[in-house]
Parts: sequence; C-alpha cells; structure tokens
Amino acid sequence: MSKWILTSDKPDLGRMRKHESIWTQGNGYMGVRASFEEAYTKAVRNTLINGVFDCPKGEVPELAVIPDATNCDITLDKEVFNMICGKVDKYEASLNMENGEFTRLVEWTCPKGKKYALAFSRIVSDARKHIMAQKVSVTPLSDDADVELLTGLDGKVTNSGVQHFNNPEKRAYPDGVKGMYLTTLQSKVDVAIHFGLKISHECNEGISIDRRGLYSRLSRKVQKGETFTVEKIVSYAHSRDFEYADGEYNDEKLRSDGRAYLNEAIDMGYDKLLEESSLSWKNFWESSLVDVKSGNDFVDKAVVFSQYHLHIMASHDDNRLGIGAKALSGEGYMGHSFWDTEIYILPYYLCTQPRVARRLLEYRYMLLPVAKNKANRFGFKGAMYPWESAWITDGEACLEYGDIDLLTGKKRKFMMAETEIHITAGVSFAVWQYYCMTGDEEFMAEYGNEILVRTAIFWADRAEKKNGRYEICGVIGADEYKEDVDNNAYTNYMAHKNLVLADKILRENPNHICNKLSREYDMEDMAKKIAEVAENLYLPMPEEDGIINQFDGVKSLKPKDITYYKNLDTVFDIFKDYGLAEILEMAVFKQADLVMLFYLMSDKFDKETIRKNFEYYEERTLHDSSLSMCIHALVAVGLGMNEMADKFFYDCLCVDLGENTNNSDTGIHSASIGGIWLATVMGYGGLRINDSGISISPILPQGWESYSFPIYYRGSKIKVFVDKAGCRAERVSGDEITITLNGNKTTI
Ligand code: IFM
Repeated sequence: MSKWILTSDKPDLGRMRKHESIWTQGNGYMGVRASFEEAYTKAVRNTLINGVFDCPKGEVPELAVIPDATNCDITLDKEVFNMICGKVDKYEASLNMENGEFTRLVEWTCPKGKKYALAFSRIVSDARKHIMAQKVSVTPLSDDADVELLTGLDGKVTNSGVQHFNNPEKRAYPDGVKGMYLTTLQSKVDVAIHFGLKISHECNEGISIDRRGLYSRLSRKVQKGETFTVEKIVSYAHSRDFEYADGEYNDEKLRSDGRAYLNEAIDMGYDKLLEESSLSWKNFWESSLVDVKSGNDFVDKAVVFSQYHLHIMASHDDNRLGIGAKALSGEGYMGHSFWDTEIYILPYYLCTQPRVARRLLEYRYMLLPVAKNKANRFGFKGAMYPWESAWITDGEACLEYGDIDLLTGKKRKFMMAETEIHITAGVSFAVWQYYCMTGDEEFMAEYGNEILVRTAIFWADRAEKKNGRYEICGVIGADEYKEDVDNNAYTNYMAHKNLVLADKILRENPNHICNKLSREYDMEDMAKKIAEVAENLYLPMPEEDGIINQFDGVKSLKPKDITYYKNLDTVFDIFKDYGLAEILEMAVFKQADLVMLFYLMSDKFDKETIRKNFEYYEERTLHDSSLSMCIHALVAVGLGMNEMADKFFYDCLCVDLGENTNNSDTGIHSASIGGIWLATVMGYGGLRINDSGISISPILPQGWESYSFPIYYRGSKIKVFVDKAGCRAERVSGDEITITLNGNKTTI
C-alpha cells in the first residue's frame, strides 16, 4: 500500500466529518474540507481563507466560512444521486498526498434499479493560491439517462449557524463566468468568488439562483457507456489579500483580479492545473520529505500525512497570517493561533523552509501593538502576547467568559487570556531558535530584538519580589488542569530564558533597540531591571526526593489513581465522573508541562532528574490534550525508554488518523501534526538547537529499516540518513557547515 495515499473503500457516512477534516485540501491561502459533492445533512462544508476573520457583536473573531463551491447535485432520470439511498456497488476514494488530489469513484444503483458510474476529482492548486478545480463525470451503465447537474456557489453555509456575510451580489457574465461578491459583516472584508465551467459535450445550460446561491444548471441525455464530464474552476480573492497589503485596493480591482485568476485557470483546464500543481507538490516533497521506512504502513503514511498538513496549513508569503490550532481544516478554535505555532509547528519550518518560519515570526512582530495593549490593560509594561490571536489588529481573541452554566445560571470566567502567559516566552523562544538556525541579523535588527526586549520588559514587570527572589504567581502553566498556580516551572524557566536573551542584547548591542524604545521607557533603568529579574527569578530545582515542583504545592494535591482513564482511548473521560473544580484539586494533569522543559531545555537538567520527573508526572498525566503525546515520545527517546517512546509516538500518529470517531470532526490538530515531525526529527533524530549550533544524535527505532530528514542550517542544506549501519549527514547545498553529530563536531 502506498504511503502517499489515504484510501477508503466504503462511504463511511457516519464518520463524514472526521473524513472531511483529515482529507482537507489546501495551500496555506485557503483550506477546503473534503466534503462530498452531493448533499448530506451531516456534512460540514467549510472553505476557509486564512485571514478572513469576522467578529459578531459580543463574540470573538473567527475565520468566516466562505460560500461553498464543492457542491454538485446530480439528478439521473429524475432520481437524485445520494449514497444514502439506492445501492453503492463500488466505492474507491483517495487523497493522494503526493500531489494533493482528492478523487472518488462510485458505482451506484439508483432506487429504481438503473446503474451509473460517477467520478469526482478535486484540487486546491499548490501553484496558484487563488484556485480550486473540480471535475465531475457521469456514465450511465445500464441505459441512456437524462443527466442534470446543478453546481455553483452556495452562500447559505455558516459557522455552525453564524452567518458572517451580507447578502451577496450575484453576477452572470456573457462569457459564462459567474461571480459572487460579499463582505463580512463586522470586519468588512470584501470577498470575490468566481467560477466557470468546461463541459465535455453540448448540453442545455441555465442559471439557477436561490437565496444566497448562484448555480449553473446543465442537462443532457447521456447515452449508455458515454461519459459526460464537467470541470468547475473557482477563484477566490479578498480585500486582505497580500497583493493589496501596500494599500492598492479597490472593489473593482478585486473583481477584475478574481476574474483574471479564473480566466487563466479556465484556459488551462483541470488536467493542466493538476499537472502544474503536482509539480509544485513534487518540488515541496523533494526539498522537505522526512522519509520513514518503518516496516509499518500506517507509521510511514502518518509521517507523510503530518507533512502534507504542515505544507497546506501556513501561508508562504503573507506575514500577517498565523496558523490556527485546526489550521484551515475546520471551525474548531475559530481559526485562532496559540502557542502551538511557535513550540510545536515552527521548528518544522525552521528546518525545512526558514523563509516561512521568518514570516510566521513577523506575524508575531505585527501583533506587538496588540501585545502592548494587552499588557497595559492588565496593568503591566512591555508586550504580553494574546493567548489566542486572529487577524493582526483583532486583539486578544480568547473568550473571556464561557457559556452560562445551565444549572447555576452563572457565567464562568475563562482565565486563559489573563493567566496563560507562557505564550509570551514561547514567542521569544522561537525568535531565538530562528536566530540560532539562520544567523539572520537583519531579521533580529528589524524585528527579533524588539520582540525579545519588549517581552522581557513584560516579565520583569510581571514577576513579583517575594521571599527574597522574583516569583511569577497566579498563572496557568502548559497544563490546563490547574489554574491560578504560583511558580509554574515551565512558565518560570521560559520567562527566564526570555529575560536572559534580552539582557544579552541590552549588554552587547543596545543602541538600536534602546533608541527604538527610549520614548516609552527609561532604557537604562529597564536594562537594570531585566538583568536583576533574570538573575533572581525563582527556577524550581529538584527537591530532596529529586522531584521538581511543577508549581508551588503540587505535591499537596489530592492523590488519584487515574489508570482507568489512561487506559481508555478517548479523552476527557474524567469529566464524566468529576467536575472541573474537583479536578483542579487533584494530582491529575492534562498534558506535558514540566516535561516540556526536558525537550526545550534538556541541557539544564541531568538525565537522572529528567527520568525521575518524567516518570512522576507521566503517571499523573491523562494526555487529554493532543499536545502531550509527541513531547512525551520525544523525551522518552532521550531517556532511552524506547518502548514508551514508541507507544507515545504511535498515540500521536493516531490523534487524527486513528479510529476515534469524532475527535477531528471540527478540524485536524495542528500542534500534534507538528508534533509528529518533532517526535521524528527531534525525538528519534535527536536534533537539538543551541546557541552553539545544532546537534544530532539519532537512534533507529525498533523494527525500522531507515529514515532520513533534511535540515536547513545557516544557509546550507544537509540531509541526515539513519539506518542499521548508523547515521550519516550529507551536505546537499550551501557552504561547508559544522554540526555536532553523535557528540562529535563534524564538518560537512
Ligand atoms: O494550546 C492548546 C492548549 O495547550 C491545550 N488546549 C488546546 C489549545 C489549542 O490547541
């Protein structure tokens, strides 16, 4: 079985939503869920365009679901094709991850007994970011048939009932192109969608409209054995497109650009568009593939799957766009970016496409005004990054209150925006990693140093002088099953790194940054404060029993045997037996917290400390967050706990691709998908990024034949091969470069 292809040999309609998510197609500009062309009530037809956020009154911004163009209703001799009725005689669906094409072949006997073959294929072009193309073919197998296709743009789609657009303007042009123009209600983003058809045979063609819908209706008598094919090419454009970032925008231009994108694509037709897009995918795979030969088809495929999604989740050029926790594959988390990006996803881009990594960090730079405002709102200096972010001017996108409690009628306040502050240090950490990997001085002068210093100013102000040291109190750490804790180790260590990095800049290279900030702060005083807090920030160390307190008082939590919940393969089961208030008091954790540090700062702890603490905290961790398993896999590899590492690695592969029926319904888990890459390259591959360079110390997991992965480092590209004979690194391009390979400095 090819590791490149996800296949399905039956229409698993019960798991339609999960299927739509994990087979999502996209190109970083947009994502299109793999909904079927024919209508099903369970289908969630989402087309999402990165950056097109809208914020209904009293809510938070969310990626607005764009009018759907994947639809095609097929009527065959007055019977509507639908796999719920009649009989599916043959079914073959696949997502080819090598070239991004989604295809489906259905042989169907309609309720009245006539047989048909239907073929569907679809791409979101990897070469033309504005273009989606679709092909639908119908072949009557038992008799001639009257075939009718209704295909177009459906603006009735919503975000779970929330409509983000005004009533669209619809247009049908003399050349056959149809356009739909609409504007988001609050954020006033104009969107222009055009489609055109290429039809294999002459047919009757009419226009059909309904409320918020614009369609072409095609009909023709098709002979038995004859194939009637319709190609639908669609272009998307909007007023926040990067092309207009310099201000050269007007509504007329948007429409004419949208039509121009479409006309070029229509001239090419589906097959040429596929060819062009496949070539673009080929280039991507040639430069970025982590090639695993594990002897287990599922494992090999899941590693490809993770890279497929990593490729389609990030805009390649637009530095005003983040990556959502569900990327562009569904409405979950409303398209918001979290710390997931910097800690779980960015390392992949750092190593494979540093340009994309840089532009993701530029997105954080663009968010600095928001981060400054937020700090100010909570009474602090510096920059406090939003826990959730959307469009660059949207501000903190995290809900402040949850829904009203059904029983008590009270609102529950969400503490994340105010107290899950580690994201601020996560952003700085990523800036540092980017610098270590690229040495990009220009980026640091323009953006990086400012992020590091402004965030350090926040930490210096947020830390409180207590017990003769600086402490950070009242936070949620990486683990979200504990709230309002003091001195969360993950937060304190990460903040410390942030302070130390800023201190270094302020000592070694103060002029440029101090000039920039001197209107807001007395930089001499500020530099002293940063140095003092860096020097005296409390960093929890192993106690007598060798255990580091994940936060103050962690060991006084109520003990709880969680074996039962850990053995279930679903998440959040503990909530069936306990309320959140009880769980907050129990020695039960949701996800990697202190353990994160053993990945990010492994050089700060000795192996025995890591082992002891890993075992102590893992025993109490439910892994109810998809962000947990990959980190545990990675740390377990470092400890030589190979069996455990393999188990966590496998669990991580199953987050989206496993059998759990509905955990991906609202979209894939971007962090966990980045985590598959992390666990492979930083776990088994043993890659670490340091001030002094990179080190690689790979192991070959039990049963694997080989694996290889590329790394861009300081302008050179190297490829690391690992097999039973050992490990070697080759320079593919760029100048000679020195790395540490299996503990030895090696020039490649
Ligand atoms: O950022 C994560 C958090 O750590 C756990 N809950 C889900 C968020 C988004 O993925």
